[in-house]
Amino acid sequence: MERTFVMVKPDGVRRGLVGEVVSRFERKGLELRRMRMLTIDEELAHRHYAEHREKPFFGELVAFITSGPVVAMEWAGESAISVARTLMGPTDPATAPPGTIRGDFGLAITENVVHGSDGPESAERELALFFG
Ligand code: 3AN
Repeated sequence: MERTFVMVKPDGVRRGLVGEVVSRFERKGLELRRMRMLTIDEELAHRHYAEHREKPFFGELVAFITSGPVVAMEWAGESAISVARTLMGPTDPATAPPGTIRGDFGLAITENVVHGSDGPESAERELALFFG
């Protein structure tokens, strides 16, 4: 049993895709453990995206992720981390295959609908950041 952190980003919430994202994870067989709607402030954005601090797109990323409410979730199940990332698709929605969340609903790399932890350490770090 593994757990992971998944977030519907502000574009996904604005476009009414929360139910679609939750439904895909549920139908896959993962278990929804915790769920919270919040608007991320600058401090939390900087902590969540600490690994991207030096990247040229960091400012854009923080501006976007703080631009409206997000839905933060904990999902659990066998290989939950990689299963969640498979359901989401690759980072760039322009090249994400149809059938994945980003492939079906995204177009621009910043506004790519969802976030999911990329490994066990980031999952624990991100769950602690959002759920304490
Ligand atoms: P993922 O969310 O697939 O794990 P990361 O961790 O590499 O991708 O990137 C975090 C977020 O930063 C992405 N979800 C995306 O919104 C944004 N991002 C990544 N690469 C770029 C880029 N080249 N230009 C703009 N935004 C980017």
